[in-house]
Amino acid sequence: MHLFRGLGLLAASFAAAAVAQAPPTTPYWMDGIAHNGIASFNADKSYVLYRNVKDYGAVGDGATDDTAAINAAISAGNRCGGFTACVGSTTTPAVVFFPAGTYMISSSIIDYYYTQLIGDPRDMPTIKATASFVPNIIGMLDGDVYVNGKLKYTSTNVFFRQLRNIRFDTTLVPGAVTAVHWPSAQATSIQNCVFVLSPDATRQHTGIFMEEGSGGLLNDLVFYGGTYGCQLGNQQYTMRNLTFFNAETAILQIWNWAWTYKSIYVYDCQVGINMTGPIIGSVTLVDSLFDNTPVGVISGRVPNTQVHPGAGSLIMENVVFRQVNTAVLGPQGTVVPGNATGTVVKKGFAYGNVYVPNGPNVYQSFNDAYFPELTELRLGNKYFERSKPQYDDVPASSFLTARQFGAKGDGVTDDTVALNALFHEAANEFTDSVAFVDAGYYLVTDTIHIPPNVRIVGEALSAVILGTGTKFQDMNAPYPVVQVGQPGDVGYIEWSDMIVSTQGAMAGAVLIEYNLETPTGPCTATNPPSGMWDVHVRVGGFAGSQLQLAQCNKTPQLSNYVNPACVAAYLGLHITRSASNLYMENNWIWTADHDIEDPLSSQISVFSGRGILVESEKGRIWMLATCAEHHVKYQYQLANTRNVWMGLIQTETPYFQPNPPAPAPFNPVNTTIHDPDFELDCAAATDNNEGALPGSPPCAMAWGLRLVNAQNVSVYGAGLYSFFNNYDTSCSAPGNGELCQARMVYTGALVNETNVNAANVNSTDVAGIEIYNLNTIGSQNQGSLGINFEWGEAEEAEMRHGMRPDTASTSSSALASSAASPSQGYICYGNWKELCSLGDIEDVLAKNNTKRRIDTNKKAKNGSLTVEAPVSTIVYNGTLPPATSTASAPTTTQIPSLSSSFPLPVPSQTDCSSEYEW
Ligand SMILES: *[C@@H]1O[C@H](CO)[C@@H](O)[C@H](O)[C@H]1NC(C)=O
Ligand SMILES: *[C@@H]1O[C@H](CO)[C@@H](O)[C@H](O)[C@H]1NC(C)=O
Ligand SMILES: *[C@@H]1O[C@H](CO)[C@@H](O)[C@H](O)[C@H]1NC(C)=O
Ligand SMILES: *[C@@H]1O[C@H](CO)[C@@H](O)[C@H](O)[C@H]1NC(C)=O
Ligand SMILES: *[C@@H]1O[C@H](CO)[C@@H](O)[C@H](O)[C@H]1NC(C)=O
Ligand SMILES: *[C@@H]1O[C@H](CO)[C@@H](O)[C@H](O)[C@H]1NC(C)=O
Ligand SMILES: CC(=O)N[C@H]1CO[C@H](CO)[C@@H](O)[C@@H]1O
Repeated sequence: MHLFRGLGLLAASFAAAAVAQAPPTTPYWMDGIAHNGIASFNADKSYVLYRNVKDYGAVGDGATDDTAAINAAISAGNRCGGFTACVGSTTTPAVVFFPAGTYMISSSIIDYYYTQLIGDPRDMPTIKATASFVPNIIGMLDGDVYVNGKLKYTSTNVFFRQLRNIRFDTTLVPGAVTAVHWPSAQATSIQNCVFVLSPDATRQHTGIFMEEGSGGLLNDLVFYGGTYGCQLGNQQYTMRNLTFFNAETAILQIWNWAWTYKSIYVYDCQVGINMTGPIIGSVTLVDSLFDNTPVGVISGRVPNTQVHPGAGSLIMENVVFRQVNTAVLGPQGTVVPGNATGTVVKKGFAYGNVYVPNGPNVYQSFNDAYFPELTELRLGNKYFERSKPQYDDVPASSFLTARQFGAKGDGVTDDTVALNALFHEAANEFTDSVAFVDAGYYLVTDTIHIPPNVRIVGEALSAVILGTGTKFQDMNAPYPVVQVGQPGDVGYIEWSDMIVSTQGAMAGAVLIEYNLETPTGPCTATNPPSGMWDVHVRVGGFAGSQLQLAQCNKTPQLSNYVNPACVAAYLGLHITRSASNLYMENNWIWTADHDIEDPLSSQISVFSGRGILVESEKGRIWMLATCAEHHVKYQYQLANTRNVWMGLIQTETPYFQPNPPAPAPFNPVNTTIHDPDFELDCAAATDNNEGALPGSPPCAMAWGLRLVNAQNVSVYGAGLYSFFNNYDTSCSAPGNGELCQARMVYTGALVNETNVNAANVNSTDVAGIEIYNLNTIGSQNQGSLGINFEWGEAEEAEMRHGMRPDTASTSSSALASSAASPSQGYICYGNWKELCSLGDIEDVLAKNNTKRRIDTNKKAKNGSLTVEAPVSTIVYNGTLPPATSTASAPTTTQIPSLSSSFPLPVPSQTDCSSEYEW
């Protein structure tokens, strides 16, 4: 009963979400709720986690200078941040809340570590710089200050931070100014903010400036005016639903390895995306619109001349250029023309190297076959997307809190029963109630069950479930810490802003087991998928984990040593067979590589078996801005699944490997969950006298991405990295040949792991795999053992698909493609040297041996594979933008009004009946 009543009501509220709200008369729930969140492992028991800026003296009347008050609200309580010595901490989290109002600032606000800056989404507060604003550091809001020319927190360690529901206004500032300085890494986001910048380009106003990091997510942002809406440099990022009006350049891409833009709308700018910089790996642009903008995308790529052949790769799919003179402009002229009536890159366009059948082949064209539509995953003519719910319309009284149910969250008390009771009751009261998990560390000794039909939100990204005890300790008997639905359960959940962890050595812990099937209706808008936003897995490296420097210091000097006290998790996130219809956004499945609390960020060796495993048989899984790092067997494995949208995905191999090699210490191969068998396949690769790859990169290293019997999977941008061997980075150092590991990505049919013949390979099980902008570091092959080839007619066979046999930092294979319905399949389970040798693929394939899963009945032609000279890693050394400008006072102050009926450029999510009218 609950299911149907609940979904109907929920659908109604989902559909209503886009409708403008009346001015609120009651406090936003987050402010109105009792504030019982705690920082469990902070020695100061009086530490205050929740702060309303008005309690610290901010007035918000559009006149009073609130700079000091806001900075006080952020910094109170001996926190980690600003100019203090601290470089990271999980023990001083804070929510800093801004009620409606206009907060004037005369100098910068300094954002601290582990801080959530959140405005009332129903009536968004404005932070406005005064005319005499002095950016003493970078930006109206500085996320990471420079000290002695270096960023205070290492940009790649800026974690667990959010900025939401705030409007930044720079328009009074006559000279150069940046609204937000945001060097950022995993588990960070800026959501639902507005940037009102001067439309006078000579004034050098920028909305967001980011020069480095390893992010992250930006979504639902609107920019008005500006010389630059955004200036963006970072290893990789996912950005979705950004709208730019009237900027000179909407997005200046400073540098990157890989970047995924989805739903970018550019109106009335001079340039949409400027990606001319010399150290740009790739851009993937999906479901976007450029309107009345002379140049859509300006690229610096000159094919065949680059040191890094893939550099500057651009993939576009479903992008509309309307009233655009030149859709894509390169250094040698027009790459894609535009015209007044509109140019539509309906399916796709690739500008880079294509590995179809193999490559690199310089490519610059449209080929619909490379861009199959995953129709199951679309809503209207775009891929489905949905932002984290903020429960604007839910009163504080409708939240059931963990404290009300007796959960202490103090990191000591066993809260298993209390948390289960909370979620159970929230499900009973679906859709009237939302479960609120107050900040705190909830020790649990048995599984926490999230039943179907429940909404859950945590506080401060610091509501942490810590699995501990004997139930989670057996490597041969995996046991879930949090289980979402039982296998076979049908229903719906929304879950956001929480972390699932372990305390101590929990070798059998499956941190999140997701079993829920969410029903789909004829229209995704009214039967939305379930969602997990900012739900993270964090294993080790934080106070209370008992997996810190004291316990798990790295041991590169010892050979194949594993400290049993640091074998901490079996599997991070398991989306099981029965699960389906799940939207994930900004999820980081992390096993710690360093101790966040340590002043030197010292490295630690914590062992977790597997990262993300997707086995959903029905599929419909969206994974936006997800990452998985430092798990010993693989970061991502998709097995027996289909219809999966991924972008951007990011991984890192454990820093200790190959000391010990994968899969140690998780030596048992669990064929039930299709574990890779390193012993078998690495032996096959080396014992046939073919030798190893040049430089002998180790084989027994974690996979970045493993696709086993997966169909209709599109990866829109991937950054899969291997920087270390036994804590030494020389294997990935510039010019050293990408020697950290031999292989990174596997695609193959499901094979019986103990059967080395190809008999049970069924090629129709591997179809429709598209990987756009695959970027790897430190892996000599991007593709690998078990590379999958597809074939046309048997004797006239043409190898249709291959991955790049060599890799290069910051360069990318623009497109790795496979056709949707190959007639025959083929698994080459051969060795690296063959796949990487100069020579005819026919010869390579003829050298089958019984340990390689080679189907000798099929032959390829035209399949020579070449080894490119390895190219060097590019290190970005952080040049700052101009700090000041001599620009004169504004001639134009007209800023488009921000009416309550924001002019959404696309139909709302409720319109699923027809193609969009762009
Ligand atoms: C996109 O962002 C706008 C502005 O923040 C918001 O109103 C809209 O709901 C967002 N759309 C989606 C699909 O997330
Ligand atoms: C693009 O950006 C570069 C800086 O990377 C700049 O030199 C160039 O003028 C820009 N191009 C346009 C058309 O704005
Ligand atoms: C403009 O673009 C449209 C869509 O690609 C195309 O059909 C039309 O021929 C173009 N017109 C001109 C004048 O190039
Ligand atoms: C293998 O995985 C299955 C499915 O998760 C599990 O039930 C079983 O206990 C695992 N076996 C071992 C030995 O880990
Ligand atoms: C795997 O293959 C082996 C050898 O052919 C066979 O004995 C075994 O039954 C197969 N297992 C499965 C699960 O198919
Ligand atoms: C291969 O798999 C397809 C789809 O699962 C199935 O229809 C077909 O019978 C299989 N072929 C073989 C030879 O097993
Ligand atoms: C070169 C080589 O060993 N080729 C063998 C590949 O496998 C087939 C079938 O087992 C043999 O007939 C070939 O001799």
